[in-house]
Amino acid sequence: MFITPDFRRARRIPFNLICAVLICVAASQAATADELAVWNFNDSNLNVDHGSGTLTTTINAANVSFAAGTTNNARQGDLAGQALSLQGGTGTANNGRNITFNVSTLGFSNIIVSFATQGTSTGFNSNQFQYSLDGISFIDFGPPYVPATAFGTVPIVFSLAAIVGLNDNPNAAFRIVFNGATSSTGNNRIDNIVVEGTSTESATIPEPASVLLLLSGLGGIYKIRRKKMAKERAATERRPNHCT
Ligand SMILES: [Ca+2]
Ligand SMILES: [Ca+2]
Repeated sequence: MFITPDFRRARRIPFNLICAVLICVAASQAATADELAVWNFNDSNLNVDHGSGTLTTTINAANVSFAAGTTNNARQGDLAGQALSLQGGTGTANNGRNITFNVSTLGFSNIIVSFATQGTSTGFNSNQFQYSLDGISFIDFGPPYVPATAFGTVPIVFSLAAIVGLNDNPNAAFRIVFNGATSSTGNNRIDNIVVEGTSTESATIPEPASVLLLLSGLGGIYKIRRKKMAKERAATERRPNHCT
């Protein structure tokens, strides 16, 4: 007695699997292509929360803490949670100190850095944003910024598209130098630091229309193969069965 394999079932799984993989790949690329690193501080540490990067600070450890955050500039559905809070410190020793975040921009251009911030009246009120092409030497970018007294809804944004040396650079780094604190407890909060860019490989990412075209092509191949298998199966069934 012959055992007849279920060709329809056997062939449907690979085709569906191919479709699912293609759709997932396209969707994941579209969703994550732009954000290289995000710090939301909701876990009350300096470790990056989405993407890749490292954040360090020269502020005295005793003056680095975490306090209520904001959804201003939040990404990927992040809650307000906590924010990084930096104090002036004893003798306002932290004036002139910084936070530095190193983020590789390999494969990306048009780099943009943004974050939400607020400051108390005696906190740092003259903060200089800088960038680095080698992670060692830092260059001022724009004039110092003054934090608002509340996070509000509009982030501070530094568009670095004109700094071509930051494109596709594994040593790219960014820094905020804090100044102007006039008391030990005066502070700034920072939340939702985002480093983002445009993928230089976006031309190779299939557009939705291309994915549909590819899927319809695969569908055509699948139908042709099914017809061929059906003919072969019919021919097999017409042949005399010599088995006993
Ligand atoms: Ca937060
Ligand atoms: Ca974290």
